[in-house]
Amino acid sequence: MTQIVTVQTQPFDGQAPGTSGLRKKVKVFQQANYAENFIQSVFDSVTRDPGATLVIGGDGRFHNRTVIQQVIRMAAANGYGRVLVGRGGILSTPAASHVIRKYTASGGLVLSASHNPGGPDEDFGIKYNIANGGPAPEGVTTAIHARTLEIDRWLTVEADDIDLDRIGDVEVAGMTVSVIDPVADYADLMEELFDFAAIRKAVADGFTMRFDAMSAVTGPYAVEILENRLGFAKGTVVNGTPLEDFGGHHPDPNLIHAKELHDLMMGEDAPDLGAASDGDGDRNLIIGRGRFITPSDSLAMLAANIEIAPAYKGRLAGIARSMPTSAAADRVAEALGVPCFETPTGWKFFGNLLDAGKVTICGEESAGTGSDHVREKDGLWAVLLWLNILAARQIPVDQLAREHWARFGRNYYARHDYEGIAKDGADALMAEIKDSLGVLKGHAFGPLTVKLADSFSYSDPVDGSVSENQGIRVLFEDGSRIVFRLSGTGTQGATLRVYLERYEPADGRLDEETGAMLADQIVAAEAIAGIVEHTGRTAPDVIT
Ligand code: G16
Repeated sequence: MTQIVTVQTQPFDGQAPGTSGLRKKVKVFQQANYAENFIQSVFDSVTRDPGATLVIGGDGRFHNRTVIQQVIRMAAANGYGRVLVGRGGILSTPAASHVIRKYTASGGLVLSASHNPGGPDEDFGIKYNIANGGPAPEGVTTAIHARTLEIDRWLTVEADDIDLDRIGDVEVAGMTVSVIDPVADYADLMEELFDFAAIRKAVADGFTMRFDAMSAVTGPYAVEILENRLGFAKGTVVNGTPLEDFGGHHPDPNLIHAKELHDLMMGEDAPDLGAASDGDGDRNLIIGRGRFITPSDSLAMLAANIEIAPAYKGRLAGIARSMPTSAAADRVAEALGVPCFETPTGWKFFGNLLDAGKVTICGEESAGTGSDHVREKDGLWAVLLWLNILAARQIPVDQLAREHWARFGRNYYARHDYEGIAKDGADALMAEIKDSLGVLKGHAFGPLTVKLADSFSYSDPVDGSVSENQGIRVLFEDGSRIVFRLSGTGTQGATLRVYLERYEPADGRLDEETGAMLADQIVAAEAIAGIVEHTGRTAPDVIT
């Protein structure tokens, strides 16, 4: 029988209008009614037919199983006909996207705080994805947020927890819950997209790799695809068992948190390819022997070569990148004669472009790359596309990068993060740059003269919706650029991101050290924003 729990209205500051999910400390989610209020606000806001299917995915972090059981009971009370959930409560974010699409579900709840750490004192998150498999667009998240401001009850049924570890169907108050193999559908999709035979042959001929699953969700996927289906040696996947606290590490595949992999790849015993993915499996890190590939370059290099993969032959329609991502992909689009779209940060902005067939591949500087095969970024997909390209071209990553730059030029790029700073200082910094935008044009900072400075605004070419204030861009006459933006994914204080970029043409200086190449941009960023004064920091916490 349906139970109605009456609650106090509880606005969710983490689910501001427009943000795609709620990310908070586990302790916050453990408060009475907290998760339930948010889930009910989702169920009250999203459109679906009676008896609709809901997918529940999770990255296996602490508190995952608890919330999954809550969601199952609430879905039954809210009229869903079927719930699909991965065994053990596991579904990577891209796998959840695929399952939503494959089984024509009305949507899904993805339980993850992505690359943020997990455990009783760490982070948890809930995000709603719509029927196309992608993160809810702003219209939906705004409606969910509005509902959180007035919610006064949530619905549940009286039912025991289900056994999440046994594949098969069970009934919960008249609703079917199907516990599915979290890996099989996704692995099959990858096999349809890529030339597994070519990769298998390269492996048989001696191609080696290491994949660091960071004790997060991609372990079982990587073992099945890389070791079982592609024939890489056992042990190629390291940290392959998903742990509730990710072994105490940040499951963030960057040069700081995947340092061990980086060190291996720069050493004598490096395999041909090093790769890693994050907490929920949507981000990726690519390192060749002796060569780190920035996410922005990875997007450009994958786009330039994507038609090598069978499922993409002859159908590169366009490329999209988020605004802070470097313009390396733009050069590829221009050379190949396809359009390039610049969207705000956030994967949801790619959804309409992918649905409309305007773009085939998209990516972000924050280590996300993906295509029209699902509606999320996809860490293992990116690794497999790299493998397919390397197997076909039979050259090392470093040579591929050099040949790419020699054709398209090189966008030197770095991101400086100031983490956990006071929100007031961060807001003041952004407000002050915004106030000075009018006078920046024509101003010289050392050798750099400002060509254009604006607060980025995006008008969606498909539905015409406008998203304003998506970060500040300062473009210089020489093609270099500085972007200032506040992170939308932190759970403590504010994080300022400063994105620095400099373009060198194909006949320019292609083999220099990134930090040195960006020295003028770093000085200009301080002069424009007064970072030291506003953040109290004399250096960034993280440089990627
Ligand atoms: C999320 C979004 C990404 C976006 C990133 C930005 O990533 O899904 O599309 O690029 O946030 O993060 P920030 O606002 O901190 O710069 P994820 O992997 O955390 O879901």
